[in-house]
Amino acid sequence: MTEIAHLVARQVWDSRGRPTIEVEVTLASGATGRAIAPSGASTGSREALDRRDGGQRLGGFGVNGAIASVNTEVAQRLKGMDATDQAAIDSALIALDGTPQKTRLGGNAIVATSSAVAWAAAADQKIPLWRHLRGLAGLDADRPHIPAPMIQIFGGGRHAGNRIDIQDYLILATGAKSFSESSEWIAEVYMAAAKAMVKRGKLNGVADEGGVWPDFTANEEGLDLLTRAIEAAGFRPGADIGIALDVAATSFFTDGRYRLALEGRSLDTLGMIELLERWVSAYPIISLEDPLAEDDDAGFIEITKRLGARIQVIGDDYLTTSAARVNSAAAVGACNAVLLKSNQCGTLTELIQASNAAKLFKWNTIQSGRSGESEDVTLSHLAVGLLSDQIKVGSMTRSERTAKWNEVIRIEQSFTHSDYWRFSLNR
Ligand code: 2PG
Ligand code: MG
Repeated sequence: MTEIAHLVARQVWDSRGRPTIEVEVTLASGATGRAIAPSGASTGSREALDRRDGGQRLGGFGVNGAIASVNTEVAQRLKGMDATDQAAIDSALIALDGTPQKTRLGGNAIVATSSAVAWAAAADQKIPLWRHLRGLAGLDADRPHIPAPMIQIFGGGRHAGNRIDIQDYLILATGAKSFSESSEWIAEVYMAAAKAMVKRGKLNGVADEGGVWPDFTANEEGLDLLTRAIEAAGFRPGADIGIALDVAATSFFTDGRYRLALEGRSLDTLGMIELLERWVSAYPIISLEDPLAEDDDAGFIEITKRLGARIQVIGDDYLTTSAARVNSAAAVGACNAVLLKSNQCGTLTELIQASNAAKLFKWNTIQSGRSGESEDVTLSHLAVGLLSDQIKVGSMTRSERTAKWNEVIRIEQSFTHSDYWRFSLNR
């Protein structure tokens, strides 16, 4: 009864007002599942690629081709297959696509299909998706694990029209004892940060992921303001709340230099590392994501050597949710944590492989959404289901973000006691 009976794709909308693809799967039992593909703006060059129509319509972002591929060849191939066998479903999708970056069917078509199948399989078993994912990943189904929210306060980089160079100024409530408490502390800091911007006459709306718009004159101003907002909200920077940056350095690396346009200067790899080291000493920073560009292997190794014992060094564009890249980075000592994004690799099976590979090296794992999101909450279930340390999906505003936080709050409440994340390295 868990065979796929029917599979259909449709055009829906993402948080940037762009079209995206939703796939709905119906099993022979009548159980259904659906999922919507997210979409990134600061993408790594090795990611699975969205299939977009191009041309004039909807700025070229149309997904009619991706939808057509699901409604014809994907539907034909998957009909009759067992939805509980995620590995077989994902292998069939990969083989049918046949390209290294999933360009033929489209990474967006594939990730929506892969995720919708998992939802349908969970619905058929009448269990939450996170519990079904535990089974797929070979993890303890009963562990009441809850990840920590890593939440954006200021948004920058490509998510704010390049107003500043650094992409995300986020915080982690390292002293909080539950997800609900963490989100409450972070909401207090968000309000304090917005209030500080109002006072300066600089509250000019929000960036793509709901963080306060970064009307700053230097990148470091964001760190300064954030530290003060933590204090203004009544918390101790470092002890209660730590800062995390997604530098997204690939997005400002050109012709061999890190170009900080806001400050009118450019740095080489060593200069960039020294700048970040200085920030880590001056501010309560506990995590740096993509501190260097995606091809700067030597830089990743060097920064991990210098800072890896103290803070998380996360690879996002650098690792692109690939178990092979996690393995080779770990072998040379680059990074000690991985960002996991389902649409970066394209299938849940590949994401589970990357997550499990990172855990073998005792790396921290962080499940992440994209800058283009929707009400879809697959991410929340991946974070609980794969025993991830943290979940990152932007800020405290905009419903495509709060949908994910709120789903984790519901899951947390469903546990009689929860085994809440504590910040540590090399667990
Ligand atoms: C990132 C993500 C989410 P995007 O860089 O981590 O913040 O951005 O989805 O644009 O790649
Ligand atoms: Mg990133």
